[in-house]
Amino acid sequence: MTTILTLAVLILVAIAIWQMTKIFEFSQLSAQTSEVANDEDNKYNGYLLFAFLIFIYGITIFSFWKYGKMLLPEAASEHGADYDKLELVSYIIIFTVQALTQTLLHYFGFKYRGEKGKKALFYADNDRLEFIWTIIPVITLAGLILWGLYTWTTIMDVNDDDDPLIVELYAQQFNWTARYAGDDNVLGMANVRMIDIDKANVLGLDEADSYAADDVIVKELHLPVGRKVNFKMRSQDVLHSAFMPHFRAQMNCVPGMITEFSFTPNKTTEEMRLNADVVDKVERINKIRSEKAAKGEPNSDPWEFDYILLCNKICGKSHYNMQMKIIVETQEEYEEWIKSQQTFGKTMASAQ
Ligand SMILES: [Cu+2]
Repeated sequence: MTTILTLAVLILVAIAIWQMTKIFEFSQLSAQTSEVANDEDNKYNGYLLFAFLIFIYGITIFSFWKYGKMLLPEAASEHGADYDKLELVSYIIIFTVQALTQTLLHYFGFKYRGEKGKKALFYADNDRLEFIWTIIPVITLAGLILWGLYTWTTIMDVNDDDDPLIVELYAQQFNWTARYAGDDNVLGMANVRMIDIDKANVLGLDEADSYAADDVIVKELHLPVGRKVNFKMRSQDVLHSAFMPHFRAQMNCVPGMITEFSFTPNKTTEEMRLNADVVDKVERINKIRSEKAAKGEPNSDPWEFDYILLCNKICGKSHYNMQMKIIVETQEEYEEWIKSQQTFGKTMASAQ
């Protein structure tokens, strides 16, 4: 690696020296004009413009074709479809306008290339043209912004309507902990100053708060399908971000404050595993893994799809591995699971 870097630096220095010499030559007033672009040079530069245009769009189309399958499968939350639609429409508009303007830019660059005897036309302004190219972007952007704001306020409307499940997501370098509010569905008071590792009070819950006794602290997030979940995020140390890509959800976790996000999962893990894109992805990954297994390499056991909570703020050296499994299941399966978990009150009693 160091050799490659050294070579790259040497090559760049050589190019810099070569360019400096050229600039120096140009700055010398002399009769020789061989370095001044002639019609032939301008024509080639014009063709190069087209070559560049084909290159950028070629590479874009190639990337869509080759890497399009890396995109997320369909959303697994109720608001996700609206979010995806907004994103898709924005991309379609951006790509269309970009392709059109870039083509025009490169075409005019070619058409009006320098030619001997050709003089540029002095064209001061055209009110109608300026009006058209101002008003169209204004209307389009205003539409997109208004639609975006509407989608944003709908998604970010965190309230207690429809009896949501209350769950705390607690971030720390470099793991996640979840806390369910228990039978009363109210989270007990907590503060980092009350953390007591000896008693396994890892989230700093207030033992004197009656709401805390039935809270359930876990390392795997289970959510019942079709029920709204209100997440309350906390961070112990630095900025983290709770990112649940399959649900199109993300919220920063900020030390010293509680942030919120709410969504309703609408596909169980089992249902998502049957999704065609997910089946394809699992097949692709397991093919790579079986090749690795044949060579006896690590991380080669077969992989199964699961929803995931990731950290999406670079929070330290193990940030990349800060994740927690999410399982969306039926109401019955969820109830059975939550009943099998120990409450905070019981954990504290056993620690006495
Ligand atoms: Cu983090």
